[in-house]
Amino acid sequence: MSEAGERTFVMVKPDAVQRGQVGEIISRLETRGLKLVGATFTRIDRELAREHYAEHEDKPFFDGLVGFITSGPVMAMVWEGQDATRQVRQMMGATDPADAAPGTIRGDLGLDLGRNVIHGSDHEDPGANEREIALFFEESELVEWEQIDETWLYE
Ligand code: D4T
Repeated sequence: MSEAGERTFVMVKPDAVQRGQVGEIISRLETRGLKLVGATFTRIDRELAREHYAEHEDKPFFDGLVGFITSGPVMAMVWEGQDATRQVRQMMGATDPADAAPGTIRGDLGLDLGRNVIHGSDHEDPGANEREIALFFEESELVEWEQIDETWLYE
C-alpha cells in the first residue's frame, strides 16, 4: 500500500448490477482519484452474507437484507487512497437513498432503503474496512501498483 493509502471495501449491490450501474460507480471512484486494488464479480452465499451483516443479526430487516444481497451477483472491490473509507462513505450518501443528497451515489442512483445500490465500510467502526476486505479477499488477490497521477493527486 502506498504511503497515502488506506484501503476500504466497496460492494456494488445486486440492484445496481441488474440496473447496469457497475461502470458508473467504478467511474465515480476512479475519477475522484481512488485506486482500484482488488475486484471480484461474484454471487455471495448466505453464510458470507450473514457474516458480513452480523452486526444486524437481531434487526427486523436482517432476513430481507441477506435475501437481497444473495439474490444476484455483486461487484466486490477494494479501493485505496488518502482517507479512503470516509471519502467513499461521503460519496455514497445516506443509507436511505430517499435521504441521500443529490450528487451522492445513492442520491443519484437509488430511491429505496432496501435497494440502496452500494455498500462501503463504515469509517466510524475502526477496523471494519480491514475486516470486510479479509472476508472477501486473500491478501495475495490485492494488487500493489503505482498510479501515474499520484504526484498530482497528493501534495
Ligand atoms: P451498508 O452496510 O449496506 O453499506 O449500509 P449502511 O452502512 O449505510 O447502513 P446500515 O449498516 O445501517 O444498514 C445496512 C443495510 O441494511 C439495509 N437496511 C437498513 C434495510 O433494509 N432496512 C433498514 O431499516 C435499515 C436501517 C440497508 C443497508
